[in-house]
Amino acid sequence: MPNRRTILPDARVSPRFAGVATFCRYPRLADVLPENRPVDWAIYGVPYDGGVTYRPGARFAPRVIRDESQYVKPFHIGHNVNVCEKLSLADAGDAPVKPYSPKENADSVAAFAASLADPSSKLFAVGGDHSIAYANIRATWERRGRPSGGLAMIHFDSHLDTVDAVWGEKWGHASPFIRAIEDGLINPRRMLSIGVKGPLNAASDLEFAKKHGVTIVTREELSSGGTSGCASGGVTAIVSFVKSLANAETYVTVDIDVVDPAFAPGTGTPSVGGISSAELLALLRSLRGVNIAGADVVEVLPDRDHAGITALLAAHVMFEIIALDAATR
Ligand SMILES: [Mn+2]
Repeated sequence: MPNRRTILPDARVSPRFAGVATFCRYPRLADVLPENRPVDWAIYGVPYDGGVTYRPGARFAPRVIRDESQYVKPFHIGHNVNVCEKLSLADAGDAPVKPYSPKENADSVAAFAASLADPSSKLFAVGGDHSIAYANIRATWERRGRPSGGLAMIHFDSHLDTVDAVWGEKWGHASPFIRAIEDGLINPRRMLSIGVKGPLNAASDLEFAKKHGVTIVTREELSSGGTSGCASGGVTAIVSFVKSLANAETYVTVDIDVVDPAFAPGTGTPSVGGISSAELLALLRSLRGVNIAGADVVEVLPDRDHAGITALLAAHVMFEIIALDAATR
């Protein structure tokens, strides 16, 4: 095993409140020392919100999440792992976006992601609205050897994001997973959507997912059977889904609107009655052992945020997912 690691700035020389902000203070990709290459994860921003159906502004999230991530430290207590000693991590900057066209944007971001770092480096995209997930999934699928039938996926979201088109637009933030499934990038029978809740436009909103075998754990299924919200039939379903994955290459996508607006107000399509930030972190920690191939966190809207709490949560979501990978190496 190569002894690569992530060199952080000395916090007693360059304090956490000083310097140019990168994700979690990881080095810029260009600054990674030769002995720490290739990086295990290339983390990049996608400042794009041309795919939203409601309130815009997520294009400003990567910059704000970088800022809020300065206080994310490297040692994970639950997994007993220091991610910076286990992994070489880098901030790869922002993808070139096409603000006026969701499809052109998806192509541009996917091409950027495909060229990032080394083919062995995993890709973490920080949105941006959820339409950007398609591009990172596509680049991840290619990078992981184009697994036939597609990647497995664990999806945290209030919404299923499998709407065929909105206003005739097939590449908006309601549609990334229908496109990824159509293109064979995601295997719907190995897709788990956690935290889905209403109100929906119609019962038919669930049809595509049900017809294609997507496993859905609704918000209500998560909380039934326990006041903690995390001791329930929904959790049992998650555990058995994770077991069924064995060592399958699995993509993790987190729409921050899965969390209640009381904890994550800074988002464009808020949905009341979500899980808490602590519950989201607990659910992510429960995925230990999953073979994580790539990931994203999306839908932070800084202009609607208060005290940076949504962006801070997104930074910790990123850390939790990377820590899952570190814990299994
Ligand atoms: Mn979404």
